[in-house]
Amino acid sequence: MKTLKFTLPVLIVVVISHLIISIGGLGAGNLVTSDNIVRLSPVAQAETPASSDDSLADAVLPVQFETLIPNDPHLEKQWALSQLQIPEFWQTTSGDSEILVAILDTGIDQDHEDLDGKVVAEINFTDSPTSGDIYGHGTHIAGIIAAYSNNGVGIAGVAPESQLMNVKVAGDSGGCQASTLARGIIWAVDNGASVINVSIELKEPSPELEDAVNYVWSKGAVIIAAAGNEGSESPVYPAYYENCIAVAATRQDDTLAPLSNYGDWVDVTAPGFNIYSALPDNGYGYKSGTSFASAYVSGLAALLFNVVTDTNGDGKLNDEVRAAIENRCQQVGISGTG
Ligand SMILES: [Ca+2]
Ligand SMILES: [Ca+2]
Ligand SMILES: [Ca+2]
Repeated sequence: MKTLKFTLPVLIVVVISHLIISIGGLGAGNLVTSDNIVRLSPVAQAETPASSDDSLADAVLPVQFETLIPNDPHLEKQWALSQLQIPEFWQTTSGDSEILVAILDTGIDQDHEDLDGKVVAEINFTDSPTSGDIYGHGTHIAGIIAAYSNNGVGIAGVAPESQLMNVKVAGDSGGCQASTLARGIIWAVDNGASVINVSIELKEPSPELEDAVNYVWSKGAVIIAAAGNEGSESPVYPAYYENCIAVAATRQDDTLAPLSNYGDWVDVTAPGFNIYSALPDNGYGYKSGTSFASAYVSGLAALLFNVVTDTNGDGKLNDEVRAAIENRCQQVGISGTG
């Protein structure tokens, strides 16, 4: 399997020099001063991939950037941000309000202090009386992806300038049906989502769900899903489907989290163990699972939509976004699993 590491793809390096730097969640008119800039330790060279794909070595950017450290008080608990070297990315883009990220989940606490105003569209496909997050899962996902950055409150999202769609497809006990999820996915892409995060695993395949995944791809959006938390090779859906990016979970030492599923059908790994993010009622806390690894990749995808160009001229960016995600991966050894 491959794990996400921040080794800027060459295509991004080229783009950087043409972009105006936009940093953090600051409002218009804020300038980055030297007081805000902290120099991080040098970007580590990625190890030689275990695979024979030497082209990955070309993607390594051994250049040290000056990096803004946001003032969010819980930032130091967000080890995954530095693991993925997202702060370096923020020098290029911190997202864009035009990029909508749909969160297909248990709802979102839209009034949370670090998310208030983030959700620009919502729909409730469940029998719950609220699109809020009673179960306490979707809010955590929302925080990882898009919590306000550098606002002196809470945490920093991966793509703090992006905006969210709250697509509640899982009920207040966390359950979700394939047909409901499929309807939610189609609604999200029809209403402008560029990135669709599905931190939901279904054990049985569903043609309706696969059709929805293929529809997302045909419309130029990306769909990213959790690889599941059984610690096995058994596929889960929609992650297993070809047009869905399946994400397994790693720990801070880059090893696979014991709970994470794995296997050839998994596309990438990302941090998903002891992940600190928002919880309902202005709360914060740690959670572990491939759900949260998926959220990190979705945040990264939201950033990448602002960076990539339509190099193959098909009028869509999702193929370039997916390639950028997968090309910045390196092989990771999974001890005990081959
Ligand atoms: Ca914040
Ligand atoms: Ca897949
Ligand atoms: Ca394209």
